[in-house]
Amino acid sequence: MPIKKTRTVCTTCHARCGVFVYSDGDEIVKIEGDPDNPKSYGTICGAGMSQREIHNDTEGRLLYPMRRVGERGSGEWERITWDEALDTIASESRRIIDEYGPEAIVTGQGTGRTTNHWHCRLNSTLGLEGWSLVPTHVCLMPHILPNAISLGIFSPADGDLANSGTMVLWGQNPAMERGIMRRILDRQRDGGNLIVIDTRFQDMSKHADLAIQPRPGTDGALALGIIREVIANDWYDHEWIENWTYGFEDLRARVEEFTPERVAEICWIEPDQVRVAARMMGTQGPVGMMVGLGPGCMHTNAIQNGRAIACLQGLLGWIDVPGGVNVPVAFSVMLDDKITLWDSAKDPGRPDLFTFGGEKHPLYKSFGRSNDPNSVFKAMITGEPRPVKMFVAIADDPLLCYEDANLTYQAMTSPNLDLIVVKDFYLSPTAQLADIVLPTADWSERCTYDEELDGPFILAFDQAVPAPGECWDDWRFFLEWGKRMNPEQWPWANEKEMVLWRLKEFYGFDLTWEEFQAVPVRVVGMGEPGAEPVYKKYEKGLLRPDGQPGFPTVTGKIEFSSPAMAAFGYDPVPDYTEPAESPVSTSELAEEFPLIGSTGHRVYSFFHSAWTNVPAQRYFYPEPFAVVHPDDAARYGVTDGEWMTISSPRGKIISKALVSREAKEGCVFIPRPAWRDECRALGLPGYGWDKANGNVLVPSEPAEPGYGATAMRSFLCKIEPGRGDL
Ligand SMILES: Nc1nc2c(c(=O)[nH]1)N[C@H]1C(S)=C(S)[C@@H](COP(=O)(O)OP(=O)(O)OC[C@H]3O[C@@H](n4cnc5c(=O)[nH]c(N)nc54)[C@H](O)[C@@H]3O)O[C@H]1N2
Ligand SMILES: Nc1nc2c(c(=O)[nH]1)N[C@H]1C(S)=C(S)[C@@H](COP(=O)(O)OP(=O)(O)OC[C@H]3O[C@@H](n4cnc5c(=O)[nH]c(N)nc54)[C@H](O)[C@@H]3O)O[C@H]1N2
Ligand code: SF4
Ligand SMILES: [Mo]
Repeated sequence: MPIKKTRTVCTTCHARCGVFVYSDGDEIVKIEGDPDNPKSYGTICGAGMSQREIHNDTEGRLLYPMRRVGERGSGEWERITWDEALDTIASESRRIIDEYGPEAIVTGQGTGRTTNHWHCRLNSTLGLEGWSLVPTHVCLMPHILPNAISLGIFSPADGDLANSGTMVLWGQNPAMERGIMRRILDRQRDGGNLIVIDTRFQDMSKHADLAIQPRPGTDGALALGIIREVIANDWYDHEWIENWTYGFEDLRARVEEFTPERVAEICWIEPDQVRVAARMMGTQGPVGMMVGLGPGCMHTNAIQNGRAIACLQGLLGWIDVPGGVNVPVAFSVMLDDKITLWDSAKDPGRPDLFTFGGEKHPLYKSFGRSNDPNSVFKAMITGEPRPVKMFVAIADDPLLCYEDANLTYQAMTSPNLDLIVVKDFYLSPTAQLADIVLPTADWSERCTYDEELDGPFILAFDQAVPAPGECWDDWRFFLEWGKRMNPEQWPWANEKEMVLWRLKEFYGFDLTWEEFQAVPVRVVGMGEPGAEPVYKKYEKGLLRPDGQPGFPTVTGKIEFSSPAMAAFGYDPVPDYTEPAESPVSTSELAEEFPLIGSTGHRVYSFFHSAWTNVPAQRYFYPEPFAVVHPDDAARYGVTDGEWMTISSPRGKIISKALVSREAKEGCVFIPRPAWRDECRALGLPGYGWDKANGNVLVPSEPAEPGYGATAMRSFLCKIEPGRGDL
């Protein structure tokens, strides 16, 4: 049979590189980068190439829908048809909605794969508003929120680093996304400064002109200290402050106490590091930043830390200029009401809309548009404040995703749940507890992709190989479940029709599938060839709904003092508060648990807890490891390469010690994967949800007050040699 070559997109991680898949019949024989892809220019990585193993070697993969026959978790299943599975899911949904209301159904997804919009539409079909259950309390949104509130920018506010005088990577590691990394290193070679602020000495730190390793969760203090230096040295534009910002005097008063010495004491760094950072940012602009999960997402002070960094960006003033903060004009179509069936004019924070934990974390209800995860799990266990009867997880393994995994386990095994459905590639730990499991097609096996994420480009993508067994794409699952609930809202015959509908509805392309495939890259919108980017849109009235100059904030200016923050009970001016659990705030607890635990930094293989069973990925990181500083290792009797037990007041896990100065002294870094699954090809065991999963150690409470972010990267723990009884 001739070798078939299919152009498509790898969605194993968010970089989403363009690829060619070469196949011989049902088998993938080769995968290579697509040099014409305007974002990845032909680069791909080993995780993407391991798709060949994932597709060709289906051992352990879920291939058919299955129903539990024994006790929950007993591992006894019978094969059923998709129709049986979908009919059960639909009839149970109807029964539960009638008896308890739609809120008794919780649908969960993890990070964005390619179905955010259809997932939200399905929720609307069920009568739910918003996302239902997602980890946005700790992922990206706690970082976007301060930008939205302070700068009026509803995005991560990534800098235009390719043109910056000073590039700042603040708790983000773009070494995982090759295209961006190349631009950063090119810019540095052309004279740009690179500042890396990361508790761990990470992949990009070694390239940095200035690397700062603050104590976890103290980035807010560092930002306030830099602000103080910038103001004290008059490294800011007075006219900018006068014309476009609000609350400058309050900010000036607030930062007065954050001297380099005080900041150094809080952050466990050197005073001069604050001074040098401020000088670079204040005098060698434009300043472009990329802020990641490090500073402002996984701490109980996340929102105020993010506010301090956003205000620093506002003070420096490089907003919507080349080399500064990018200001996108429009949201992507991903969550357009036409797809989600939301009414965006309605405030999700309104009192008559019930969400779990909405009163506890009102900012999350308003901005996160979903239930507070911990309140959902507690409701599953207790039935309070109202019952949860059905849980459907699509591309989410809650036991590996959420803080306090023991609490999640109690929820997933609660007898109050009448039906648990999990759609995954493998029998994940959560799937093992389900009543129905549904098999899933991966990217080479499906013809769908959320193309707008690549705006201004629409890329051709197609199914390369047939999905094994009865693996279905998630789009098809949403379509078929939706059709059974409300066919008018799901009028398409199949996924291809859904793709073509979106191309027509949002971009005006009325195409057949073949016509769509014929053009590899279509450029749309602002990216029109030759179109100049529009800068300083705030001067031109292009940012506010009323068409007036300014920013889309309450005051129309960049807000150092924020009325919106005040309305949610916060100090309107950014302030630094200690992480809820730390050697400073809980010094008694620190006597028993002296180290700061930080979970989840990304490594080159794996995506969250997936793929530890895939030899081409597991090969690089065969065993669970955590990084500790040599002095801590010596202090607590831990040896490089040997097992250690890490415990916190919540529980304990095991890891091999990686003794390295990469770790800041006093901190333990437990990477994300958790080594969940066995890798038979390499003869390596799996560690399930409870043996090497950092989330066993993370507290669910106290959380960030308004938003509910939890302390995944700042909690107390201790290390001891050996595996103990694990
Ligand atoms: N302690 C700690 N916890 C964290 C983090 C951390 O840094 N530290 N990071 C957090 C962040 S930022 C996020 S976004 C979440 C992510 O959390 P999740 O996205 O829930 O990730 P996983 O826990 O790996 O569960 C995802 C499951 O979906 C399956 N899967 C993958 N792709 C698909 C697909 O296309 N379709 C279907 N049906 N299944 C698929 C995988 O096999 C896996 O079992 O984790 C959060 N949890
Ligand atoms: N390979 C791979 N890539 C992924 C993912 C994956 O699971 N695997 N997940 C994807 C997802 S959903 C997300 S949200 C992104 C996240 O993307 P990033 O935010 O870039 O990734 P992380 O490695 O989680 O965190 C960034 C850095 O924060 C540092 N850090 C931890 N605590 C602190 C702190 O208190 N202050 C500071 N300044 N730094 C700190 C860590 O050492 C780490 O190097 O990655 C995406 N890309
Ligand atoms: S897994 Fe690798 S090839 Fe795939 S999108 Fe991510 S970086 Fe690109
Ligand atoms: Mo994430």
